[in-house]
Amino acid sequence: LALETDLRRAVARGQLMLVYQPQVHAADGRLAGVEALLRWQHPERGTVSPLDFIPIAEEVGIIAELGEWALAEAARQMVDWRRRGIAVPRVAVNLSARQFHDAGLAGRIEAILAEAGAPAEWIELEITESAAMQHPADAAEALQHLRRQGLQIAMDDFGTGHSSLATLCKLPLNVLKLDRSFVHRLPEAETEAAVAEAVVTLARRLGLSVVAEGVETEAQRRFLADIGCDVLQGFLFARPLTAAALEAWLATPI
Ligand code: G
Ligand code: G
Ligand code: MN
Ligand code: NA
Repeated sequence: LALETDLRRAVARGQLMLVYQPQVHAADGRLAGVEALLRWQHPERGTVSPLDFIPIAEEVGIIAELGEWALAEAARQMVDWRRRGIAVPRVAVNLSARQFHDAGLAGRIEAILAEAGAPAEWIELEITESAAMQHPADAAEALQHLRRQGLQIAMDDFGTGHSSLATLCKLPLNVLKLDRSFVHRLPEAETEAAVAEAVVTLARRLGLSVVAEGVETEAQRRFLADIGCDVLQGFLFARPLTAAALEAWLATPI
């Protein structure tokens, strides 16, 4: 496959980039952090979505390389922002299920952050329910190591996977990310409203914070703030932005 061959060369050719989507505190709109999202600038196809190339990277065994590039780039960007006095409290980086197959994951993440000069406290790792559930014991052990280093751990797309609550409770999480499928029809849809409220209640009881994804309307923002979501992310605030566009967004008074 041509795309597969191209993807193998994409890192070396500098075709990968990160965009950053703001996450804001529900209470006052202050910046809580950003989520880093991979983009591939293909010379002929234009921008390729991670939905199209992450599965290929997993299949052909180069997801670790891509994932580690993304983490290193996010860490370098944070160091650059701090040097320039740009206050981005934290960056969330997505981890693929396959990255957990590797017993050396926690050690390599530590090395990547040390190399970039980024404290672990600046970094949140997003794992999906399915990633954690494929190998719950391995995932729990890797996440324990990462937590001890000082990284934050978020469960992405929460509510869409197949995690039992028993397994969920064994993972050392800091954050639940309420999947945007539960946000989309708020505030009118009673089922989604019930799920959103239940997730917030569960998170509270477990001592976790809640990030709601896919917030697109003012009515959704108000509903999610009212039920006690801590942090909101979505097109209402901003789309994923290049680093330069994020800096401009931060500099624009609300
Ligand atoms: O940014 P966008 O909505 O196109 O992202 C689509 C999907 O790709 C999301 O599920 C997102 O989590 C995933 N994704 C984006 N960046 C990365 C990354 O660096 N690593 C992994 N594993 N997934 C990513
Ligand atoms: O699976 P994950 O949560 O990592 O996916 C992040 C993706 O969600 C990004 O590709 C981003 O483009 C997309 N996204 C972010 N905000 C919104 C939103 O408000 N509405 C929709 N439909 N998608 C969003
Ligand atoms: Mn994510
Ligand atoms: Na998500």
